Amino acid sequence: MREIVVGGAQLGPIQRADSRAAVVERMLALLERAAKEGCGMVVYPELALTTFFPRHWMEEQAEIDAWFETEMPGDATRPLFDRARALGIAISFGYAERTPEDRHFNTSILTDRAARIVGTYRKVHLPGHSEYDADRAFQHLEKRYFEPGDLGFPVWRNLDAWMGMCICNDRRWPEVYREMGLQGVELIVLGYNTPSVNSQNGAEGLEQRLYHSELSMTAGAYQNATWVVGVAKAGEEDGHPLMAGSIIVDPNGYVVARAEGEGDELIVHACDMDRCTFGKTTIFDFARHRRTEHYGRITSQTGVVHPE
Ligand code: ING
Repeated sequence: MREIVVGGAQLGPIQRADSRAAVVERMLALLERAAKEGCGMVVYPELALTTFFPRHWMEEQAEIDAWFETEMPGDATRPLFDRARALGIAISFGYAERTPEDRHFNTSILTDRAARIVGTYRKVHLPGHSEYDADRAFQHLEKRYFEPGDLGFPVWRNLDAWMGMCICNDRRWPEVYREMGLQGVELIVLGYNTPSVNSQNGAEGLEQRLYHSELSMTAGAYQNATWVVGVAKAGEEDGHPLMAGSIIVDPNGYVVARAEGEGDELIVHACDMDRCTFGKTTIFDFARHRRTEHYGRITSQTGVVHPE
């Protein structure tokens, strides 16, 4: 049995004024709790080191770049890598990446148990807008501050399992799960920062947002016979509420662990990777059942084209 005890390390709010060092202290506390619970791997949220800065309008590139990491691990995150290595726990977390070529991505990394980075993913689906929108109660400027990811949806062998990553809005797009499903993925880890309310009309309440987040992840898990771990940054950041709802989903699409609150919280589940096999060899045996000759629109078309 290839079992990985996975910890979902939900983070509560990070205020604009909070330092990376203070956040890493919180991440370390969750790592210690995970070690006590026998975790082999810990998953943190999207943009785990800072507040969700895309909600703020910024024009000076220096002010924008201050939110980005130019090396990983860096001074602020090295204590996390060092402790994870000492504990023999693999970690995954999201951060804003600024490359040596001065490109900007919403990125997440995956390490092995020796804190070596075995995988990097750059968020492909960037929601929101790129120019200031006065009609919004708050901005959502990921299209302004990040480029779409350029690495696709890779899958890596780690901890004797096939693992992949995605980030936040990616979890709403079935193509994301299928791209990894077609590589045999058994565990998809993702983080998210999802506002509790709609920035435009305040409607579409929290209950529906939690439902859509869970629906997206449970469907992706079931339809690709994979575990999915979705971890929130939650709570009120400078007056802006982010929803929680961190969950661990099994390869049949059942939620097997769920966060209770909106603060720093660890959810844990012993994930048997061999539980992916049944789905991958019956209903979702892709080689036996898929008919790609009929799927052309999915990659040839971006938007809707009505029949003549
Ligand atoms: N946030 C949100 C997400 O996809 C969003 C944006 C919120 C889209 C609610 C649709 C509905 O969860 C990020 N950061 O992608």
